[in-house]
Amino acid sequence: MTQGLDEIKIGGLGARRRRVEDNRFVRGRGNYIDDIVLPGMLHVEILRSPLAHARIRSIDTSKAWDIPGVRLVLTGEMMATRNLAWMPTLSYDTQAVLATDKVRFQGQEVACVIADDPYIAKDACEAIVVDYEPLPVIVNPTQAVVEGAPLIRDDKENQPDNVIYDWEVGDKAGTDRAFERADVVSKIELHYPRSHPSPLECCGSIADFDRATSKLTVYMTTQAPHIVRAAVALIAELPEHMIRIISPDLGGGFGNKVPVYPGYVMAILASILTERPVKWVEDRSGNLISTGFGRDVYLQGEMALRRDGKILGVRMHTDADHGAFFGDAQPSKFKIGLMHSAFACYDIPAAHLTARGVYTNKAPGGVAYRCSFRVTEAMFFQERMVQAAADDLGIDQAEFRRVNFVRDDDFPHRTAFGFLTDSGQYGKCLDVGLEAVGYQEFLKEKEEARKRGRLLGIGISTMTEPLGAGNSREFDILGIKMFDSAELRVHMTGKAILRTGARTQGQGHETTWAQIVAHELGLPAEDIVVEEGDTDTAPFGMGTYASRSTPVAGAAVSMVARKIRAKARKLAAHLLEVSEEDVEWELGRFYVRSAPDRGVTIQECAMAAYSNMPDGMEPGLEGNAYYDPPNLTWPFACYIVTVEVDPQTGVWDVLNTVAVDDCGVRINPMVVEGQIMGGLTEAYAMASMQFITFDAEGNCVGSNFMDYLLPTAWETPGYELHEVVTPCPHHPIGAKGIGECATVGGPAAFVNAVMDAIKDTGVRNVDMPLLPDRVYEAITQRHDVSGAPPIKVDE
Ligand code: MCN
Ligand code: CUM
Repeated sequence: MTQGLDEIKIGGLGARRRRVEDNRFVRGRGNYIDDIVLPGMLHVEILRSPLAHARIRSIDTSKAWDIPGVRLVLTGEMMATRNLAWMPTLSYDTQAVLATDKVRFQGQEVACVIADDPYIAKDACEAIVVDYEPLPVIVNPTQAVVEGAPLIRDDKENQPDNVIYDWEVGDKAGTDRAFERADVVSKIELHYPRSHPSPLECCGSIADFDRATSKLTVYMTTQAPHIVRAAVALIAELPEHMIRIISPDLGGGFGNKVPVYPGYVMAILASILTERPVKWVEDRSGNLISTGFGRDVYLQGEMALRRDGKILGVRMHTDADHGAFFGDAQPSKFKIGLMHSAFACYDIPAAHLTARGVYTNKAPGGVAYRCSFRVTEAMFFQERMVQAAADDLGIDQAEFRRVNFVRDDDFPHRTAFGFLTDSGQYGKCLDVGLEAVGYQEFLKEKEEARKRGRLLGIGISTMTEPLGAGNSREFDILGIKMFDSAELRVHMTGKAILRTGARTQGQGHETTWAQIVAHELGLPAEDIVVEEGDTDTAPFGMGTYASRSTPVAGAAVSMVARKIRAKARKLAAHLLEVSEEDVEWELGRFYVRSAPDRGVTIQECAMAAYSNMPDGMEPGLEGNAYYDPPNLTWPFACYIVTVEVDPQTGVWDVLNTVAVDDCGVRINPMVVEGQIMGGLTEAYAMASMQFITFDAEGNCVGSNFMDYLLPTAWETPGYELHEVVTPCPHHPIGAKGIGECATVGGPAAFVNAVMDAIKDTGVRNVDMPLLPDRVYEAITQRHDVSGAPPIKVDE
């Protein structure tokens, strides 16, 4: 007879446990960067360039110095004396901290003022006089590569043009042969526009250099505190043990808090120079205009098809607009990130991708925003290409996907671009989705509606995406390998503290990691406190992005708990006076195999570790684990959206959204559902309303929440969620990542639905955001509508 605990009751794997962090968040008791006030703290404000491309003739800061309360004014020239005018980026380029020679995008940091309060600092910024000589501006890749285009990076040696890289992957010859054999070739050109993570909390930091101890403490909105410490140690050559990075509660990250921004560097230098704590908190326009954006990639896609629907080959060419500095925060050796994860869920004999990256006069960035390193673009392009191909063949779009899916018995599967996928039930997910949306009935309804002049449409997006960087063989940042870690300390009363190298930004790690420990050790989840984000206390880890926390740090949590269980087993044997081999485990309890009633709880073992350990055993019950995943995890998703488009106005309404996600074993289904709903909302926002672009002068249009709209509960459609569970074969508890799936796969479902509704016009593409005027133009003018900058501005 078992006496083990009920796992759901103790908040273990699968429990819909309420998020413990919300106890403080919903009460306004979070501790965000701007809540932190240190004695004697000064404030930084940044002066940003109004021009997108201009030579700096001179900067006069004298009036700013004269304003009472101003402590320090920094320019690029002064940073240069400390060798800090430029900093390295994670993509082996350099980025200006404060401009010295030229400004290269609107909003670039030109000078900063450190003062007693932020208002004085802001006023003083306005007193700085900069003499600019305007230069011609580039806002898209076509302009960047024209003959005679102005050279943006004239600061670099061996950079004769604006091309950052030309890169390719796949089998060119095999793909060419596939196109020769094709019955039909389907082509489409797309632009995935610039989009912005816009977490509710902008970026900020407080640098606190203590001259007496030589210790530098930096509170900072970062998703990866240990990487920042490593970067400061390796690049600024400060001793690593004298640097402490603390990432306090984060008001969302969404990738925006991965890069290192000039403001952080300025605050650090200012604190060293003034010997006072120095705070920098970015404003909303500063965030939207200058920090890590997502996408801005163009695609020319081609598919070689057999008449019966089989895909024979895929060709993709992408042009990526990286802005003025190549600052992609991505850890792979692939120049265009994981773009070639495209088509991983389809069984395709040959594929070839070429990618070009260029400099333009726009803010740097390029990867960040719920993307797993350009997987967002990859899946959007893939699913738009798939729909266009199905239409070109005249085959039902669901059937076309089914014919080409990798089959359940075909794993592990090597994709045409070389990734190894390991598990999934793609057909089943599609079936669940079609059933839920009432596919056949909707098609009939759509036909009926069409006869009466109403435009209904249905869009499908199916994809498997690689989540969870590393493994360490293929992924590193500045040479540091992509593993992660967990440290678990069980106190004598059976309560515990768990720390990991990840950094939650709202994903719920404080709740879900405790559930993994509960699953492994039978300690109630509420007895485990989870702490992340302080490099002085947390074990070394690479942080949270690419939905890597569950695949990597989460796995480390399992592994460390198993180590603790192994030691507890020895303690149990000692307490039960039997040999270790005679001890069995059930959740929360060891017992004697031949006498199951004789047992000890995990809590009794914990007490024994401090009060009654066997001779020769090291006291205490704690440990750590570093986990290097054998592979990425490959969750699968099927998103289906139905819409109605108003032909009179181009306005479209979502009728129904169905999501079927397979992220393997779910630690906390409620948290997973929250991730999916949030992700779908971001997908809907990008597809429908989020507009940030540039005019011909390089003015950023939309760097405010009047243009760049965040959907509220009022505009957000409802979602119907379903699940399929295919455990990950190499993860200790079978989990796959989920944090980005819906943002990655969602946009194509919304766009495909609108394009399906207006298919009769012959239009193949309208670029996101599908603003009503764009849709209206497509319907009435019967042509594709591009969203590529520059936009025309009214005279
Ligand atoms: N989870 C689970 N079962 C699974 C997989 C995940 O219960 N099989 C839970 C995890 O325990 C975790 C959450 O779901 O609490 C997300 O897990 P995971 O997929 O591992 O993603 P990360 O924790 O690494 O989060 C990163 C991911 C990224 S890269 C972006 S960008 C993004 C996202 O998470 N930013 C977010 N979701 C966000 N959600 C919020 N609220 N705020 C952000 O800034
Ligand atoms: Cu690419 S955004 Mo998330 O990986 O932090």
